[in-house]
Amino acid sequence: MLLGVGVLGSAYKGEIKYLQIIDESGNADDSLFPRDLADPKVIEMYKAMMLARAIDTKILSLQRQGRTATYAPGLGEEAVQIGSAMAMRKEDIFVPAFRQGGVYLVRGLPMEVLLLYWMGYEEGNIIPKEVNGFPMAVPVSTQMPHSAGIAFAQMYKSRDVAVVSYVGDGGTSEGDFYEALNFAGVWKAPLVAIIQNNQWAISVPRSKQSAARTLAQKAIAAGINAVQVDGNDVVAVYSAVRDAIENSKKGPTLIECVTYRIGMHTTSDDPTKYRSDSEVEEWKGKDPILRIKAYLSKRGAWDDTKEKALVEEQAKTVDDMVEKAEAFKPDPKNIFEHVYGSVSETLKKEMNEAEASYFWQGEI
Ligand SMILES: Cc1ncc(C[n+]2csc(CCOP(=O)(O)OP(=O)(O)O)c2C)c(N)n1
Ligand SMILES: [Mg+2]
Repeated sequence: MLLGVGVLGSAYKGEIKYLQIIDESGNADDSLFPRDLADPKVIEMYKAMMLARAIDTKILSLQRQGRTATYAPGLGEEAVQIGSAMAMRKEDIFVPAFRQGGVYLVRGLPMEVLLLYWMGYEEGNIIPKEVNGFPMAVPVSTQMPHSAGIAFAQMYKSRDVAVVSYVGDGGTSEGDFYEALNFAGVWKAPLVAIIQNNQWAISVPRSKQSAARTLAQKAIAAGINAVQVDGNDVVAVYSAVRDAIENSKKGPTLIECVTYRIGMHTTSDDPTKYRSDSEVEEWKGKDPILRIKAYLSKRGAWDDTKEKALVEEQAKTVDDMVEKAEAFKPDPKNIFEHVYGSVSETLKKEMNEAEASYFWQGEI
């Protein structure tokens, strides 16, 4: 009998890097700081994060007054949204889930359109062409195969365009997520997939979502690059997404942004039923907005006078959004006309019935 002819070696060894550039006290690591990020651009990021939060706070309050339908706030997750959106080039295409209001904001969607969506109007799904983004996707992770396909199409048509898609921590457990990564990896499609890991999928914690140490490492099995980023550090998010977009011609990247959902899942959820106040308080101490404000203040680029003026100006912007959305007269035909490429006979029948009813007269 021969002994020792087998092999037990290492077939694969992987590593996921973690990136943080500005720490929780607002101190930056110069060696990692993106060269193209001067103070004016960081101030722009800060302003966008502040506006995203002001909009969030307003829509939450409108919902509590019965002036919008269910709302999914993004409180505490502003750095992922703003950092990634500011890293995109104009021609890049984004494919969101449903908690990326800040991405729409940076990409130039008129904010009343966002509000129309949450008011339940079909018109809130009509994203102007120049915004280069898709409507929200509520069915968890279904946007991921779409984004891989859209990325493949850009490559097929020889366009220098990256596709940036978003998915939650919960969404990474869906088959759609793995299939999208696998497809993008095989075809080396220019996809930048961002996991907005906010630690919760409604009441399911991150620890029950996957036994994997990081969600980023799911990319390893698909043969694509990945990095884990401090998702409450807007500069780190910007840097990681910008690099991934630059590399997108060579293939896809998965970026896990570690953040926290400060608010409820949606307005129909009560998170006090399943998570502790102390956990929420701990994360409030890592607030992405306070961090970038501390950074700018230390550099002498931000002060209380500027802050006061900004808050006043943004309050007007938010009021203007509400005024425009509430003055909007929806066309109920839109409910039927955009379901398919053309209106089917069944839908036509339903549209005619609706037309004949009081609903059609706008008395919703
Ligand atoms: C396919 C599918 N299953 C279930 C739901 C119900 N649902 C809506 S959001 C959500 C949790 C999503 O969690 P995560 O992906 O972490 O995103 P987050 O809400 O935290 O942004 C679930 C289960 C759904 N919308 N779609
Ligand atoms: Mg989540």
